[in-house]
Amino acid sequence: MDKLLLLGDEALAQGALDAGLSGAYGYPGTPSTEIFEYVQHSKEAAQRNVHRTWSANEKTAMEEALGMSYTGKRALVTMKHVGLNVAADPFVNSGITGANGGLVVAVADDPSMHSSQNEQDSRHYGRFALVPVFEPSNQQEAYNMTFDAFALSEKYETPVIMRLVTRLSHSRAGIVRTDQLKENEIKLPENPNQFVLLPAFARTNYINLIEKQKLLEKESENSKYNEYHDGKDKSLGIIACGLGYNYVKENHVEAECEYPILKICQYPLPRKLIQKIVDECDEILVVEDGMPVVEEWLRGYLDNCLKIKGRMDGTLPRWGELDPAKLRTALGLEPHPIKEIPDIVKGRPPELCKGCPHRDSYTALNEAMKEYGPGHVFGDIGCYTLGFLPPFNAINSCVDMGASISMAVGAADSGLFPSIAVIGDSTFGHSGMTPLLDAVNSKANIVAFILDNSIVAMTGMQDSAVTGRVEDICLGIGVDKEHLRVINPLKSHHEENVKIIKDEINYNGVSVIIPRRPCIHIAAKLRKQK
Ligand SMILES: Cc1ncc(C[n+]2csc(CCOP(=O)(O)OP(=O)(O)O)c2C)c(N)n1
Ligand code: SF4
Repeated sequence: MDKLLLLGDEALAQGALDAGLSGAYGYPGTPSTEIFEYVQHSKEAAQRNVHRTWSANEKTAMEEALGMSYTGKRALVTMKHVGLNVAADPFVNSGITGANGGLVVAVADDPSMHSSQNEQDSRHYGRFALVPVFEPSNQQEAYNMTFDAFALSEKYETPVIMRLVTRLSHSRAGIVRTDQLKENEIKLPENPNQFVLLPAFARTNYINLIEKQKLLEKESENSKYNEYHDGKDKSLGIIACGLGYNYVKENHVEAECEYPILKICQYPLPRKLIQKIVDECDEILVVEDGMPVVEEWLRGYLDNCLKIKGRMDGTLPRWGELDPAKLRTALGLEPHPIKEIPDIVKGRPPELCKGCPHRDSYTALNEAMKEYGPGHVFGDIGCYTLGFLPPFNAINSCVDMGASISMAVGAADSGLFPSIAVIGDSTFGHSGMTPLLDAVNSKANIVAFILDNSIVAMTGMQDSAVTGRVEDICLGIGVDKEHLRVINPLKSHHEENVKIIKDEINYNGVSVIIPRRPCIHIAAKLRKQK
Protein backbone atom coordinates (compact mmCIF):
# COMPACT_ATOMS: atom_id res chain seq x y z
CA MET A 1 0.00 0.00 0.00
CA ASP A 2 1.19 3.58 -0.68
CA LYS A 3 2.42 5.65 2.19
CA LEU A 4 0.32 8.57 3.42
CA LEU A 5 2.11 11.69 4.68
CA LEU A 6 0.24 12.45 7.90
CA LEU A 7 0.44 14.51 11.06
CA GLY A 8 0.54 12.48 14.27
CA ASP A 9 -3.05 13.62 14.86
CA GLU A 10 -4.09 12.50 11.39
CA ALA A 11 -2.30 9.16 11.71
CA LEU A 12 -4.33 8.45 14.84
CA ALA A 13 -7.54 9.44 13.05
CA GLN A 14 -6.75 7.28 10.01
CA GLY A 15 -5.91 4.41 12.36
CA ALA A 16 -9.29 4.81 14.04
CA LEU A 17 -11.12 4.87 10.70
CA ASP A 18 -9.25 1.79 9.47
CA ALA A 19 -9.94 0.02 12.78
CA GLY A 20 -13.70 0.19 12.16
CA LEU A 21 -14.63 3.47 13.83
CA SER A 22 -18.37 4.23 13.98
CA GLY A 23 -18.29 7.62 15.69
CA ALA A 24 -15.88 10.45 16.54
CA TYR A 25 -16.83 12.90 19.28
CA GLY A 26 -14.79 15.88 20.39
CA TYR A 27 -14.34 19.53 21.16
CA PRO A 28 -11.59 21.57 19.45
CA GLY A 29 -8.37 22.37 21.31
CA THR A 30 -4.76 22.70 20.21
CA PRO A 31 -2.93 20.38 19.59
CA SER A 32 -5.74 17.81 19.25
CA THR A 33 -8.09 19.54 16.77
CA GLU A 34 -6.71 17.90 13.61
CA ILE A 35 -7.67 14.40 14.81
CA PHE A 36 -11.35 15.23 14.63
CA GLU A 37 -11.06 17.43 11.53
CA TYR A 38 -9.40 14.55 9.67
CA VAL A 39 -12.36 12.29 10.38
CA GLN A 40 -14.74 15.15 9.57
CA HIS A 41 -13.22 15.68 6.12
CA SER A 42 -12.58 12.03 5.31
CA LYS A 43 -14.44 10.69 2.25
CA GLU A 44 -14.50 7.21 3.77
CA ALA A 45 -16.08 8.55 6.95
CA ALA A 46 -18.74 10.29 4.86
CA GLN A 47 -19.43 7.15 2.80
CA ARG A 48 -19.75 5.06 5.95
CA ASN A 49 -21.71 7.78 7.71
CA VAL A 50 -19.34 7.78 10.68
CA HIS A 51 -20.65 10.27 13.27
CA ARG A 52 -18.44 13.38 13.12
CA THR A 53 -20.21 16.50 14.44
CA TRP A 54 -18.37 18.57 17.05
CA SER A 55 -19.85 18.29 20.54
CA ALA A 56 -20.69 21.24 22.81
CA ASN A 57 -17.82 20.37 25.17
CA GLU A 58 -15.52 17.53 26.17
CA LYS A 59 -17.87 16.17 28.83
CA THR A 60 -20.74 15.72 26.40
CA ALA A 61 -18.30 14.29 23.84
CA MET A 62 -17.03 11.70 26.34
CA GLU A 63 -20.57 10.71 27.33
CA GLU A 64 -21.73 10.47 23.72
CA ALA A 65 -18.80 8.21 22.90
CA LEU A 66 -19.59 6.10 25.96
CA GLY A 67 -23.15 5.77 24.66
CA MET A 68 -21.86 4.50 21.33
CA SER A 69 -19.51 2.08 23.10
CA TYR A 70 -22.52 0.84 25.12
CA THR A 71 -24.10 -0.31 21.84
CA GLY A 72 -21.01 -2.35 20.97
CA LYS A 73 -19.63 0.01 18.30
CA ARG A 74 -16.19 1.60 18.27
CA ALA A 75 -16.02 5.24 19.35
CA LEU A 76 -13.24 7.82 19.51
CA VAL A 77 -13.23 10.94 21.72
CA THR A 78 -10.76 13.75 21.03
CA MET A 79 -9.69 16.68 23.19
CA LYS A 80 -6.72 18.64 24.44
CA HIS A 81 -5.31 17.89 27.88
CA VAL A 82 -7.35 20.52 29.75
CA GLY A 83 -10.42 19.12 28.01
CA LEU A 84 -9.92 15.96 30.03
CA ASN A 85 -10.48 18.04 33.18
CA VAL A 86 -13.88 18.99 31.75
CA ALA A 87 -14.58 15.35 30.83
CA ALA A 88 -13.08 13.99 34.05
CA ASP A 89 -16.38 12.95 35.63
CA PRO A 90 -17.57 10.69 32.80
CA PHE A 91 -13.99 9.64 32.00
CA VAL A 92 -13.16 8.38 35.49
CA ASN A 93 -16.55 6.71 35.77
CA SER A 94 -16.14 5.09 32.35
CA GLY A 95 -13.20 3.24 33.91
CA ILE A 96 -15.73 1.74 36.32
CA THR A 97 -18.53 1.05 33.86
CA GLY A 98 -15.93 -0.18 31.41
CA ALA A 99 -16.52 -0.22 27.68
CA ASN A 100 -18.52 -2.55 25.44
CA GLY A 101 -17.52 -1.50 21.92
CA GLY A 102 -13.92 -0.20 21.77
CA LEU A 103 -13.59 3.23 23.38
CA VAL A 104 -10.45 5.27 22.68
CA VAL A 105 -9.89 8.63 24.40
CA ALA A 106 -7.36 10.59 22.33
CA VAL A 107 -5.83 13.37 24.41
CA ALA A 108 -3.13 15.71 23.15
CA ASP A 109 -0.94 17.25 25.84
CA ASP A 110 0.87 20.53 25.33
CA PRO A 111 4.22 20.57 27.18
CA SER A 112 5.66 24.11 27.24
CA MET A 113 2.11 25.50 27.04
CA HIS A 114 2.41 26.64 23.42
CA SER A 115 -1.34 27.31 23.40
CA SER A 116 -2.63 26.22 26.79
CA GLN A 117 -3.19 27.39 30.33
CA ASN A 118 -1.09 24.61 31.88
CA GLU A 119 1.09 21.63 31.01
CA GLN A 120 -0.65 18.77 32.81
CA ASP A 121 0.14 15.21 31.80
CA SER A 122 -2.74 12.91 30.85
CA ARG A 123 -0.83 9.81 31.96
CA HIS A 124 -1.81 10.88 35.49
CA TYR A 125 -5.45 10.49 34.48
CA GLY A 126 -4.79 6.98 33.20
CA ARG A 127 -3.32 5.93 36.51
CA PHE A 128 -5.99 7.80 38.49
CA ALA A 129 -8.84 6.09 36.63
CA LEU A 130 -6.97 2.74 36.33
CA VAL A 131 -7.25 3.01 32.57
CA PRO A 132 -4.45 1.84 30.22
CA VAL A 133 -2.52 4.44 28.24
CA PHE A 134 -0.77 4.21 24.88
CA GLU A 135 1.84 6.85 24.12
CA PRO A 136 3.22 6.68 20.57
CA SER A 137 6.86 7.57 19.92
CA ASN A 138 6.22 8.36 16.24
CA GLN A 139 3.43 8.81 13.71
CA GLN A 140 3.44 5.19 12.48
CA GLU A 141 2.95 4.05 16.05
CA ALA A 142 0.09 6.52 16.44
CA TYR A 143 -1.58 4.74 13.51
CA ASN A 144 -0.78 1.17 14.63
CA MET A 145 -1.52 1.76 18.29
CA THR A 146 -5.03 2.98 17.56
CA PHE A 147 -5.85 -0.50 16.22
CA ASP A 148 -4.32 -2.06 19.32
CA ALA A 149 -6.03 0.43 21.62
CA PHE A 150 -9.46 -0.53 20.25
CA ALA A 151 -8.61 -4.24 20.52
CA LEU A 152 -7.37 -3.85 24.12
CA SER A 153 -10.44 -1.80 24.96
CA GLU A 154 -12.73 -4.60 23.80
CA LYS A 155 -10.63 -7.42 25.25
CA TYR A 156 -10.64 -5.92 28.75
CA GLU A 157 -13.85 -3.88 28.45
CA THR A 158 -12.04 -0.69 29.35
CA PRO A 159 -11.59 2.74 27.81
CA VAL A 160 -8.02 3.34 26.61
CA ILE A 161 -6.19 6.69 26.49
CA MET A 162 -4.07 7.53 23.47
CA ARG A 163 -1.75 10.28 24.69
CA LEU A 164 -0.09 12.54 22.12
CA VAL A 165 2.14 15.57 22.66
CA THR A 166 2.37 18.75 20.58
CA ARG A 167 5.43 17.83 18.47
CA LEU A 168 4.03 14.45 17.53
CA SER A 169 0.54 15.80 16.90
CA HIS A 170 1.82 18.52 14.62
CA SER A 171 4.65 16.91 12.65
CA ARG A 172 4.32 14.69 9.61
CA ALA A 173 5.73 11.31 8.60
CA GLY A 174 4.96 8.61 6.04
CA ILE A 175 2.37 6.12 7.28
CA VAL A 176 1.85 2.59 5.97
CA ARG A 177 -1.77 1.51 6.36
CA THR A 178 -2.84 -2.00 7.23
CA ASP A 179 -6.01 -3.82 6.18
CA GLN A 180 -9.21 -2.13 7.23
CA LEU A 181 -11.59 -3.66 9.74
CA LYS A 182 -15.37 -3.61 9.40
CA GLU A 183 -17.44 -1.62 11.83
CA ASN A 184 -19.01 -3.58 14.70
CA GLU A 185 -22.69 -4.42 14.61
CA ILE A 186 -24.89 -3.25 17.48
CA LYS A 187 -24.49 -5.67 20.40
CA LEU A 188 -25.68 -4.49 23.80
CA PRO A 189 -23.64 -5.36 26.93
CA GLU A 190 -24.04 -8.96 28.10
CA ASN A 191 -24.26 -7.77 31.71
CA PRO A 192 -27.31 -5.48 31.94
CA ASN A 193 -25.89 -3.89 35.13
CA GLN A 194 -22.54 -2.94 33.61
CA PHE A 195 -23.41 0.69 33.01
CA VAL A 196 -25.59 1.15 36.12
CA LEU A 197 -23.30 2.73 38.70
CA LEU A 198 -25.61 2.31 41.66
CA PRO A 199 -23.33 1.68 44.65
CA ALA A 200 -23.87 -2.10 44.71
CA PHE A 201 -22.92 -2.46 41.03
CA ALA A 202 -20.22 0.22 41.20
CA ARG A 203 -18.47 -1.71 43.99
CA THR A 204 -18.47 -4.92 41.97
CA ASN A 205 -17.24 -3.09 38.88
CA TYR A 206 -14.52 -1.34 40.87
CA ILE A 207 -13.27 -4.62 42.31
CA ASN A 208 -13.19 -6.06 38.79
CA LEU A 209 -11.30 -2.99 37.60
CA ILE A 210 -8.68 -3.45 40.32
CA GLU A 211 -8.37 -7.14 39.43
CA LYS A 212 -7.95 -6.22 35.75
CA GLN A 213 -4.81 -4.23 36.55
CA LYS A 214 -2.65 -7.38 36.87
CA LEU A 215 -3.75 -8.48 33.41
CA LEU A 216 -3.19 -5.02 31.94
CA GLU A 217 0.29 -4.96 33.46
CA LYS A 218 0.98 -8.33 31.84
CA GLU A 219 -0.15 -6.86 28.50
CA SER A 220 2.37 -4.06 29.03
CA GLU A 221 5.15 -6.60 29.86
CA ASN A 222 4.53 -8.37 26.55
CA SER A 223 3.66 -5.31 24.48
CA LYS A 224 5.56 -4.76 21.23
CA TYR A 225 5.60 -1.07 22.19
CA ASN A 226 7.61 -1.64 25.38
CA GLU A 227 11.03 -2.88 24.30
CA TYR A 228 14.30 -3.48 26.08
CA HIS A 229 17.41 -2.68 24.01
CA ASP A 230 20.63 -3.92 25.57
CA GLY A 231 23.77 -1.75 25.74
CA LYS A 232 27.41 -2.39 26.65
CA ASP A 233 27.82 0.37 29.22
CA LYS A 234 25.70 -0.35 32.27
CA SER A 235 26.78 2.75 34.18
CA LEU A 236 23.54 4.28 32.90
CA GLY A 237 20.19 2.82 31.83
CA ILE A 238 17.68 4.97 29.95
CA ILE A 239 13.93 4.67 30.40
CA ALA A 240 12.49 6.57 27.44
CA CYS A 241 8.75 7.16 27.22
CA GLY A 242 6.72 7.99 24.11
CA LEU A 243 8.26 10.75 22.04
CA GLY A 244 11.19 10.83 24.51
CA TYR A 245 12.33 7.56 22.90
CA ASN A 246 12.50 9.29 19.52
CA TYR A 247 14.62 12.05 21.03
CA VAL A 248 17.10 9.52 22.45
CA LYS A 249 17.31 7.84 19.02
CA GLU A 250 17.84 11.21 17.31
CA ASN A 251 20.97 11.64 19.37
CA HIS A 252 22.28 8.28 18.19
CA VAL A 253 21.86 8.44 14.45
CA GLU A 254 25.49 7.69 13.64
CA ALA A 255 26.37 5.28 16.43
CA GLU A 256 24.28 2.89 18.53
CA CYS A 257 23.58 4.09 22.05
CA GLU A 258 26.06 2.44 24.40
CA TYR A 259 23.58 2.37 27.29
CA PRO A 260 20.65 -0.04 27.70
CA ILE A 261 17.34 1.60 26.77
CA LEU A 262 13.89 0.60 27.95
CA LYS A 263 11.28 2.07 25.63
CA ILE A 264 7.91 2.52 27.31
CA CYS A 265 4.86 3.37 25.23
CA GLN A 266 2.15 1.32 26.93
CA TYR A 267 0.94 1.67 30.53
CA PRO A 268 0.39 0.51 33.28
CA LEU A 269 4.14 0.31 33.67
CA PRO A 270 5.76 -3.02 32.78
CA ARG A 271 7.10 -3.82 36.25
CA LYS A 272 9.43 -6.71 35.28
CA LEU A 273 11.10 -4.77 32.47
CA ILE A 274 11.68 -1.85 34.81
CA GLN A 275 13.09 -4.14 37.48
CA LYS A 276 15.48 -5.58 34.89
CA ILE A 277 16.97 -2.24 33.82
CA VAL A 278 17.11 -0.94 37.42
CA ASP A 279 18.93 -4.11 38.56
CA GLU A 280 21.38 -4.06 35.67
CA CYS A 281 22.37 -0.39 35.62
CA ASP A 282 24.14 1.85 38.15
CA GLU A 283 21.95 4.86 37.41
CA ILE A 284 18.68 5.41 35.56
CA LEU A 285 17.84 8.41 33.39
CA VAL A 286 14.11 8.87 32.76
CA VAL A 287 13.30 10.71 29.51
CA GLU A 288 9.66 11.75 29.13
CA ASP A 289 7.90 14.67 27.43
CA GLY A 290 5.58 16.35 29.90
CA MET A 291 5.61 15.97 33.65
CA PRO A 292 8.05 13.64 35.46
CA VAL A 293 5.29 11.05 35.77
CA VAL A 294 7.28 7.83 35.43
CA GLU A 295 10.22 9.34 37.30
CA GLU A 296 7.98 10.19 40.25
CA TRP A 297 6.39 6.73 40.24
CA LEU A 298 9.87 5.17 40.30
CA ARG A 299 11.25 7.42 43.02
CA GLY A 300 8.34 6.76 45.32
CA TYR A 301 7.06 8.94 48.09
CA LEU A 302 10.26 9.33 50.10
CA ASP A 303 12.37 10.39 47.13
CA ASN A 304 15.26 8.23 48.41
CA CYS A 305 16.00 6.30 45.26
CA LEU A 306 19.20 8.13 44.43
CA LYS A 307 20.01 6.24 41.27
CA ILE A 308 17.10 7.80 39.36
CA LYS A 309 17.93 10.88 37.27
CA GLY A 310 15.59 13.01 35.21
CA ARG A 311 13.50 16.12 35.58
CA MET A 312 13.28 16.00 39.36
CA ASP A 313 17.01 16.17 40.20
CA GLY A 314 17.77 18.81 37.55
CA THR A 315 19.44 16.46 35.03
CA LEU A 316 16.69 17.56 32.64
CA PRO A 317 14.58 20.76 32.91
CA ARG A 318 11.76 20.32 35.47
CA TRP A 319 9.14 21.64 33.06
CA GLY A 320 8.66 22.38 29.38
CA GLU A 321 8.86 20.44 26.19
CA LEU A 322 11.72 18.03 25.74
CA ASP A 323 13.82 18.02 22.57
CA PRO A 324 16.92 16.18 21.38
CA ALA A 325 19.22 19.10 22.24
CA LYS A 326 18.10 19.27 25.88
CA LEU A 327 19.02 15.59 26.22
CA ARG A 328 22.61 15.78 25.03
CA THR A 329 24.30 16.75 28.30
CA ALA A 330 22.27 14.15 30.20
CA LEU A 331 23.54 11.54 27.72
CA GLY A 332 27.15 12.73 28.13
CA LEU A 333 27.23 14.20 24.60
CA GLU A 334 28.67 17.56 23.53
CA PRO A 335 25.97 20.22 23.08
CA HIS A 336 25.34 21.33 19.50
CA PRO A 337 26.62 24.85 18.75
CA ILE A 338 23.81 27.41 19.20
CA LYS A 339 22.66 28.93 15.90
CA GLU A 340 21.34 32.45 15.58
CA ILE A 341 17.56 32.30 14.93
CA PRO A 342 16.72 34.12 11.68
CA ASP A 343 14.29 37.04 12.09
CA ILE A 344 11.67 35.39 9.91
CA VAL A 345 11.10 32.59 12.43
CA LYS A 346 11.54 34.68 15.59
CA GLY A 347 8.55 34.77 17.94
CA ARG A 348 6.03 37.55 17.35
CA PRO A 349 3.51 38.59 20.00
CA PRO A 350 -0.05 37.60 19.08
CA GLU A 351 -2.69 40.27 18.46
CA LEU A 352 -6.31 40.56 17.36
CA CYS A 353 -6.52 40.71 13.55
CA LYS A 354 -7.09 44.08 11.93
CA GLY A 355 -10.84 44.46 11.49
CA CYS A 356 -11.64 41.88 14.18
CA PRO A 357 -15.06 42.48 15.76
CA HIS A 358 -13.56 41.93 19.23
CA ARG A 359 -11.50 45.12 18.75
CA ASP A 360 -14.61 47.29 18.49
CA SER A 361 -16.26 45.47 21.40
CA TYR A 362 -13.28 46.20 23.66
CA THR A 363 -13.01 49.82 22.51
CA ALA A 364 -16.65 50.40 23.48
CA LEU A 365 -16.34 48.45 26.76
CA ASN A 366 -13.19 50.37 27.76
CA GLU A 367 -14.88 53.68 27.17
CA ALA A 368 -17.95 52.70 29.18
CA MET A 369 -15.70 51.48 32.01
CA LYS A 370 -13.43 54.55 32.12
CA GLU A 371 -14.97 55.97 35.27
CA TYR A 372 -14.56 52.72 37.27
CA GLY A 373 -10.83 52.09 36.79
CA PRO A 374 -9.18 48.71 36.16
CA GLY A 375 -9.92 45.32 37.74
CA HIS A 376 -13.58 44.70 36.89
CA VAL A 377 -13.58 42.48 33.81
CA PHE A 378 -13.39 38.69 33.96
CA GLY A 379 -12.20 37.20 30.70
CA ASP A 380 -12.36 33.76 29.19
CA ILE A 381 -10.58 31.66 26.57
CA GLY A 382 -10.65 32.39 22.84
CA CYS A 383 -9.33 35.01 20.41
CA TYR A 384 -10.88 37.66 22.66
CA THR A 385 -8.38 36.75 25.43
CA LEU A 386 -5.98 38.91 23.41
CA GLY A 387 -7.99 41.85 24.72
CA PHE A 388 -5.72 41.52 27.76
CA LEU A 389 -2.82 42.89 25.70
CA PRO A 390 -2.16 46.53 24.80
CA PRO A 391 -3.68 48.64 23.43
CA PHE A 392 -6.86 47.28 25.08
CA ASN A 393 -5.68 45.99 28.49
CA ALA A 394 -9.35 45.19 28.89
CA ILE A 395 -9.54 41.96 30.91
CA ASN A 396 -8.28 40.88 34.31
CA SER A 397 -8.59 37.09 34.29
CA CYS A 398 -8.36 34.00 32.06
CA VAL A 399 -8.60 30.72 33.98
CA ASP A 400 -10.65 28.04 32.28
CA MET A 401 -13.54 27.85 29.84
CA GLY A 402 -16.66 29.42 31.38
CA ALA A 403 -14.87 30.95 34.39
CA SER A 404 -15.58 34.52 33.23
CA ILE A 405 -19.26 34.42 34.17
CA SER A 406 -18.78 32.38 37.36
CA MET A 407 -15.96 34.64 38.59
CA ALA A 408 -18.01 37.74 37.80
CA VAL A 409 -20.85 36.28 39.90
CA GLY A 410 -18.50 35.58 42.84
CA ALA A 411 -16.95 39.05 42.60
CA ALA A 412 -20.40 40.69 42.42
CA ASP A 413 -21.39 38.67 45.51
CA SER A 414 -18.41 40.33 47.24
CA GLY A 415 -19.75 43.75 46.28
CA LEU A 416 -17.50 44.50 43.28
CA PHE A 417 -19.30 46.97 41.03
CA PRO A 418 -19.45 46.78 38.13
CA SER A 419 -18.68 43.10 37.64
CA ILE A 420 -18.31 42.24 33.97
CA ALA A 421 -17.79 38.91 32.16
CA VAL A 422 -16.49 38.58 28.60
CA ILE A 423 -16.99 35.22 26.91
CA GLY A 424 -17.01 33.97 23.30
CA ASP A 425 -20.00 32.23 21.73
CA SER A 426 -18.43 28.77 21.60
CA THR A 427 -17.06 29.12 25.11
CA PHE A 428 -20.54 30.15 26.23
CA GLY A 429 -21.96 26.95 24.68
CA HIS A 430 -19.14 24.92 26.23
CA SER A 431 -19.36 26.09 29.85
CA GLY A 432 -21.00 29.51 30.09
CA MET A 433 -24.67 28.53 30.19
CA THR A 434 -24.62 26.96 33.66
CA PRO A 435 -22.92 29.91 35.40
CA LEU A 436 -25.41 32.24 33.65
CA LEU A 437 -28.17 30.14 35.22
CA ASP A 438 -26.48 30.63 38.63
CA ALA A 439 -26.36 34.37 37.95
CA VAL A 440 -30.08 34.47 37.11
CA ASN A 441 -31.03 32.33 40.12
CA SER A 442 -29.01 34.47 42.54
CA LYS A 443 -30.02 37.74 40.82
CA ALA A 444 -26.30 38.59 40.54
CA ASN A 445 -25.48 42.13 39.55
CA ILE A 446 -23.36 41.36 36.49
CA VAL A 447 -23.07 42.27 32.83
CA ALA A 448 -22.11 39.31 30.64
CA PHE A 449 -20.78 40.01 27.16
CA ILE A 450 -21.21 37.09 24.77
CA LEU A 451 -18.95 37.96 21.87
CA ASP A 452 -20.70 36.23 18.96
CA ASN A 453 -18.45 35.97 15.91
CA SER A 454 -20.40 32.91 14.64
CA ILE A 455 -17.39 30.58 14.75
CA VAL A 456 -14.78 28.94 16.98
CA ALA A 457 -12.05 31.22 15.70
CA MET A 458 -9.14 30.55 18.00
CA THR A 459 -8.79 26.87 17.17
CA GLY A 460 -9.16 27.33 13.42
CA MET A 461 -12.78 28.04 12.38
CA GLN A 462 -14.84 25.12 13.61
CA ASP A 463 -18.63 25.41 13.82
CA SER A 464 -19.91 26.91 17.04
CA ALA A 465 -22.64 24.82 18.69
CA VAL A 466 -24.71 27.89 19.60
CA THR A 467 -24.73 29.81 16.31
CA GLY A 468 -28.23 31.23 15.75
CA ARG A 469 -29.39 30.25 19.23
CA VAL A 470 -27.65 32.56 21.70
CA GLU A 471 -30.63 34.83 22.47
CA ASP A 472 -33.03 31.89 22.80
CA ILE A 473 -30.64 30.16 25.18
CA CYS A 474 -30.31 33.29 27.35
CA LEU A 475 -34.07 33.82 27.42
CA GLY A 476 -34.60 30.14 28.25
CA ILE A 477 -32.14 30.46 31.12
CA GLY A 478 -34.22 33.32 32.45
CA VAL A 479 -32.41 36.49 31.39
CA ASP A 480 -34.89 39.41 31.30
CA LYS A 481 -35.73 40.28 27.66
CA GLU A 482 -35.29 44.01 28.45
CA HIS A 483 -31.69 43.38 29.47
CA LEU A 484 -30.69 41.11 26.63
CA ARG A 485 -29.12 43.50 24.13
CA VAL A 486 -27.61 42.72 20.74
CA ILE A 487 -25.13 45.30 19.45
CA ASN A 488 -23.15 45.64 16.25
CA PRO A 489 -19.44 45.98 17.09
CA LEU A 490 -18.45 48.48 14.43
CA LYS A 491 -16.79 51.89 14.70
CA SER A 492 -19.88 53.48 13.16
CA HIS A 493 -21.99 52.17 16.09
CA HIS A 494 -19.50 53.14 18.79
CA GLU A 495 -21.45 55.91 20.58
CA GLU A 496 -24.67 53.90 20.59
CA ASN A 497 -22.83 50.81 21.92
CA VAL A 498 -21.14 52.74 24.75
CA LYS A 499 -24.53 54.06 25.82
CA ILE A 500 -26.09 50.58 25.86
CA ILE A 501 -23.17 49.23 27.91
CA LYS A 502 -23.45 52.11 30.41
CA ASP A 503 -27.22 51.56 30.73
CA GLU A 504 -26.74 47.86 31.45
CA ILE A 505 -23.98 48.53 33.99
CA ASN A 506 -26.48 50.73 35.82
CA TYR A 507 -29.17 48.03 35.83
CA ASN A 508 -29.08 46.10 39.11
CA GLY A 509 -29.37 42.47 37.93
CA VAL A 510 -28.21 40.16 35.16
CA SER A 511 -27.64 41.85 31.82
CA VAL A 512 -26.42 40.11 28.71
CA ILE A 513 -24.91 42.08 25.83
CA ILE A 514 -24.23 40.22 22.59
CA PRO A 515 -21.84 42.04 20.25
CA ARG A 516 -22.54 40.19 17.01
CA ARG A 517 -20.36 40.40 13.90
CA PRO A 518 -18.67 37.46 12.12
CA CYS A 519 -14.93 36.91 12.43
CA ILE A 520 -13.44 38.63 9.38
CA HIS A 521 -12.04 35.32 8.16
CA ILE A 522 -15.52 33.88 7.63
CA ALA A 523 -17.42 37.09 6.90
CA ALA A 524 -16.97 36.81 3.12
CA LYS A 525 -18.01 33.15 3.15
CA LEU A 526 -21.13 33.95 5.17
CA ARG A 527 -22.04 36.80 2.80
CA LYS A 528 -21.76 34.40 -0.15
CA GLN A 529 -23.94 31.82 1.58
CA LYS A 530 -26.61 34.44 2.21
C1 LIG B 1 -11.34 22.80 28.24
C2 LIG B 1 -10.80 23.44 27.00
N1 LIG B 1 -11.19 22.95 25.81
C3 LIG B 1 -10.72 23.53 24.66
C4 LIG B 1 -9.87 24.59 24.72
C5 LIG B 1 -9.34 25.21 23.43
N2 LIG B 1 -10.03 26.45 23.13
C6 LIG B 1 -9.57 27.62 23.54
S1 LIG B 1 -10.60 28.86 23.21
C7 LIG B 1 -11.70 27.89 22.45
C8 LIG B 1 -12.99 28.38 21.85
C9 LIG B 1 -12.95 29.76 21.37
O1 LIG B 1 -14.13 30.02 20.66
P1 LIG B 1 -15.05 31.25 21.02
O2 LIG B 1 -15.42 31.21 22.45
O3 LIG B 1 -16.19 31.24 20.09
O4 LIG B 1 -14.10 32.51 20.81
P2 LIG B 1 -13.33 33.01 19.49
O5 LIG B 1 -11.99 32.36 19.48
O6 LIG B 1 -14.18 32.63 18.32
O7 LIG B 1 -13.23 34.49 19.66
C10 LIG B 1 -11.23 26.60 22.48
C11 LIG B 1 -11.94 25.50 21.87
C12 LIG B 1 -9.48 25.05 26.00
N3 LIG B 1 -8.63 26.06 26.16
N4 LIG B 1 -9.98 24.47 27.11
S1 SF4 C 1 -9.39 35.08 13.82
FE1 SF4 C 1 -11.32 36.23 13.75
S2 SF4 C 1 -11.98 36.39 15.89
FE2 SF4 C 1 -9.83 35.78 15.91
S3 SF4 C 1 -8.67 37.69 16.07
FE3 SF4 C 1 -8.85 37.24 13.89
S4 SF4 C 1 -10.73 38.30 13.22
FE4 SF4 C 1 -10.76 38.20 15.44
